[in-house]
Amino acid sequence: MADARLPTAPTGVVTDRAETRLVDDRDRRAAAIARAGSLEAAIESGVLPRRIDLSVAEAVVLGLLRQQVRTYVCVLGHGTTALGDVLRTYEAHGVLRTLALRHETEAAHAAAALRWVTGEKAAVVTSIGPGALHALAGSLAAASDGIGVWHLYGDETTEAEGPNMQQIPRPEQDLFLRLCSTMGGAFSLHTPAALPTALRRGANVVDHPYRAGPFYLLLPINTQPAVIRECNLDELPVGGAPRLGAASDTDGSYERAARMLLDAERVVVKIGGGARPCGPQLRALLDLVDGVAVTSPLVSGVLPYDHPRNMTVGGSKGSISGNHAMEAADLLLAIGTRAVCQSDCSRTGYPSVRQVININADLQAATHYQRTLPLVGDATATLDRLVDELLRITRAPSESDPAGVGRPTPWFTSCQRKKREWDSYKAERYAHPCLHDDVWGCEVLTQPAAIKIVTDMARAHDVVCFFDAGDVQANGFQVVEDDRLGRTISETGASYMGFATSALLATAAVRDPARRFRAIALTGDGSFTMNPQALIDGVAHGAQGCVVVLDNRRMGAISSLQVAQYGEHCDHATWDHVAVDYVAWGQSVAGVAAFWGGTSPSELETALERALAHDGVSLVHVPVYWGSDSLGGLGAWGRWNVGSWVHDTQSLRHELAL
Ligand SMILES: Cc1ncc(C[n+]2csc(CCOP(=O)(O)OP(=O)(O)O)c2C)c(N)n1
Ligand SMILES: [Mg+2]
Repeated sequence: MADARLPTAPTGVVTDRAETRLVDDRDRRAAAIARAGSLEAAIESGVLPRRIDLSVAEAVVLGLLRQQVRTYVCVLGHGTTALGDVLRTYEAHGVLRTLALRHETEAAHAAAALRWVTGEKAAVVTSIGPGALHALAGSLAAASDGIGVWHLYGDETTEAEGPNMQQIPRPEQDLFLRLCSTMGGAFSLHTPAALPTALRRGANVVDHPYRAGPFYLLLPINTQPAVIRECNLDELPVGGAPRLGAASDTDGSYERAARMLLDAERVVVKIGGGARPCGPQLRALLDLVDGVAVTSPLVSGVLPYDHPRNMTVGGSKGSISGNHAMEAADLLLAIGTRAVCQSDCSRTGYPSVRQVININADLQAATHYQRTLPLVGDATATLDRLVDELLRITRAPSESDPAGVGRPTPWFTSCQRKKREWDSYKAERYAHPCLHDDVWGCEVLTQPAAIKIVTDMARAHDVVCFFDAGDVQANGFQVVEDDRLGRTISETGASYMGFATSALLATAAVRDPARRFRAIALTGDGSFTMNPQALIDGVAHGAQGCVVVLDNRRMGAISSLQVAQYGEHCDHATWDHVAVDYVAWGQSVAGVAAFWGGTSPSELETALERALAHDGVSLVHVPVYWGSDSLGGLGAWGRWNVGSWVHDTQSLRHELAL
């Protein structure tokens, strides 16, 4: 059959007849699946035989289809042409969608953002070598934030006939497998028949109910087109990993935990990403134990900002209220949190805590601190049981007056006072939105003021905010006052510069019309220039959103650290003299609407209104202040084990022994 869909054989290469038949069959299969509505339906109705001959690359795509992966975010290369051709066929029938991007790190971020915001899964596809390394680097964000993403990389041939171009240039086996395995789960599809096992392992990582992450399926260049004869499609795994139950109560843990919480005078509850679904349980528990919450930026909105017991963020980029609660608490209840250095001040964040109760599905995280009662299990189910136990105890006639119920305690009152202090501290900065900046040579907006304006407008337009790294990120989670989850996506796990701009692509990738969303990427000048190609890709694929470049003409977060640690004028190698016209840059991409954000609140508001009115990708360039005026930022709190602070922080940590 002279089929236009068949690959054209380069001169001297004969496309053999068996391969031609497979490609024809593949086209028919794709059509059958499209007509049936799903792979399952196609198998059940008999339009797709259970046992078929197909290439490894096609089997991978069908296996992922069975796991609801219908979005492929790629930069193809000679390492993935076979897989690319399968994607071409299935996309032609509308079974899946391929988004061709211009940078693999951007692809990794876009796929992670899609899963984070919508729950939809995607696979990142790269060639062998540099592309795979770019994607692997980008996957640090998904690994750190617990987001499940498939990564499919071309890999060196299994016959080892000689060095493959772009493989790691050493005469050893499985070097990429070793690299990827260090980051997360990985499998090299050396043997085609191992595919079902590879896909099961991947599903258990990508759909892990508590600590999902990237899974790397390495596809040797020569096994991708290899044919699996009589492949049984029913071997392709379905269904994700099951959830755990509540933590066990083998030695009266719940009663002990409840009594500790009731006996403590100053309970702080640290809420991490693992407590995302626990809003209702947290409210009940906080009242029962007279506790206050400190939230991770990952779960901004898990309790509304205005909730009286929400002390908001804590840590070395925390807040007056969050850090007060951490400094003064005598008991820490940690829930679904991995205590990264910035959030727990490098293990010095709770200097007065005598006792920890740690709820986590992961044993290592649950036993992170000393003096801990670990409750290893599902956070929601465990909290339900703990709340029941607290109710049982507090309602018993002998326990006449449970702490804090119905009346403000000194702990609650002091925390509320600190929250008011934090609110006025922020209000003072919003009341002084502009400062003179030496580099810009005029008054420009401060980052807190600009971020406040942008995030307020985002909320009014029901637009999701993605935050990039640096001061933009820290000021961002200090500013936002979310009333619910999902408004703010702050990639604080890896703090990967370029994440936010790349994440805009998720607005184009989402399949389910009910999950469509618009986004604003708040990014610094440093971060934007790491992945500016997202503008082009955003236009190409129909992204809906705005990139707000907060331009302080430097990598401000690091300049500030240098000055704080080593003194005035010690900001070294974190800035240059080159002015960039981001509006012109934006306008250079056909389809991008780019606006100057101006130097006052009203100018920024007008620019944002115009940008958000644009149907597609827009950009707003906002000059912002960097300098030593305290009104220019939202402050650093607590301690951190970096630079010149290392000695003191470590000494305190060993003294505390928590
Ligand atoms: C890919 C990557 N490289 C380096 C860093 C270290 N780093 C963190 S913030 C930052 C500067 C960010 O500058 P910019 O995006 O302009 O934001 P600003 O702090 O100026 O607001 C750097 C270099 C990082 N987080 N990610
Ligand atoms: Mg900057």
